[in-house]
Amino acid sequence: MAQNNRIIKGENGVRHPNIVIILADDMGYGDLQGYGGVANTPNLDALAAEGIKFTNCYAGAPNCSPSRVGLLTGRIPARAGMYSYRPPGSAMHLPDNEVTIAELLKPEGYQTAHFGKWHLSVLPQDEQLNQPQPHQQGFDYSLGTENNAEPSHLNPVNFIRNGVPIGEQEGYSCQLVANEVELWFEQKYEKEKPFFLYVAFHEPHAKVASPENLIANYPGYDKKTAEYFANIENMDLAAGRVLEALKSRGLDKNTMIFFASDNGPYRMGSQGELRGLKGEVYDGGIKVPGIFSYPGAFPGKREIETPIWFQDLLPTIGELTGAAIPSDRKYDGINLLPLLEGGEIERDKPMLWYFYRSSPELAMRKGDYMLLARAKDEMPRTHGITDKDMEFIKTIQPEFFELYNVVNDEGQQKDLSATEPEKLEEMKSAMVTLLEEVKEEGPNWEGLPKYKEKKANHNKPDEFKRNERRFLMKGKE
Ligand SMILES: [Ca+2]
Repeated sequence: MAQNNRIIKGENGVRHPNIVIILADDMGYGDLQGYGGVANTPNLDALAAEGIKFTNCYAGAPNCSPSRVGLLTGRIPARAGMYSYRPPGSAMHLPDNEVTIAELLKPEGYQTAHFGKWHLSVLPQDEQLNQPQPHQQGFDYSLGTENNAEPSHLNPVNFIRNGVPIGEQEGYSCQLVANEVELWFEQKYEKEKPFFLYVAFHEPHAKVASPENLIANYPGYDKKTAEYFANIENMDLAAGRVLEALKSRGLDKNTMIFFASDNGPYRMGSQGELRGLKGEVYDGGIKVPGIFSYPGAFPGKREIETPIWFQDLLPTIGELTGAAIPSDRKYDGINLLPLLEGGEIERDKPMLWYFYRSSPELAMRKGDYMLLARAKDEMPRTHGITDKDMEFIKTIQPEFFELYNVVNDEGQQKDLSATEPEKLEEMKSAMVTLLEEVKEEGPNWEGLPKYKEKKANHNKPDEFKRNERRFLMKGKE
């Protein structure tokens, strides 16, 4: 439908809208005011109100690195070997043979740039590790960090511009990132070319630092909470500056924007009514705010309940721009254009999250249902990925299941695995088939640190311990 008002076409009939992806880090489903949050977020709320607000947008994973792999490659991150967040110095990274959205768009003549958190390989390059850098993954320009802004969001010392450390910067991370987007437009932008900007803010991931004048907007809250709200407000202001950089150049109509958070909240944030936090495959860890805007082509002022996930971005952008999607690999996302243009989509493959560090380790959404699965495994998980984790990743067998109808039971409280046995079998069978395919494809990393049980115990996060207790009890039933 709506074929004739579809997309502004170039002279040769090829559609080349600009693409901007803006990502928050660790912001919960319920943290934006437009999603029920407390912090002042007028810019992102207006984007959602004028554009398309998704109420069932899922991230690629419950933590940073794999979620970004899902976003940029259109594939379940374990297929590409990103099994968890990438610890500093790890052999695990986004392999060169993966095709990112930036690499997809470059042959179409796009200018490409990355701003903010990277977290897909060592940054800057380390000769010993020799891992693909942003420019080798399709980004012409890059300003950001390997992982988080250090020592905090204030005056970060670890920003790298195009492979070169630039020393201590004065200001807050999100505003520095917005400065760089403006700088890019002033110095690098070539008007005749379309562009793809990937703007990955470090906020509100720890360690949080926020301007005093914004903290003052939240009297009546304790200092830490006020600082967290102010952090989200600061990020919203920075997102507003990125949006203004487009508007002031008259580019907003012909730009497709996608905004989301890379995973659920940790400690401070709000996941709304959802169960679980960052690092878990319950919806609180993976369901995030999701906003699309493309005034020139997508009818706005809509709220959509249809489930989507990060892996849909690459196939959608491929279809939108006419860029050729590689045919030599499996994709897990689908083209969302019919939905974004006002129609419907039919999802022909389930969405699968495989995250060995959590318990349950697996979640799969198909239709209205979410299946969760645990392996019978009592090995304490390490914080970073080790050789023993790698063995587990390649041999995991789901044994205990929970089934939820997440349309009727958004908070995942009523396990239907005993009362809907046919649905359970159907979902289990689909999960096992897809999991085996993913396990087979995922690379086996060499050179990971040796597993140390003591260290592993020490580093277990609280939410993991809670899940583990539940798991161990279930194992004894
Ligand atoms: Ca994150």
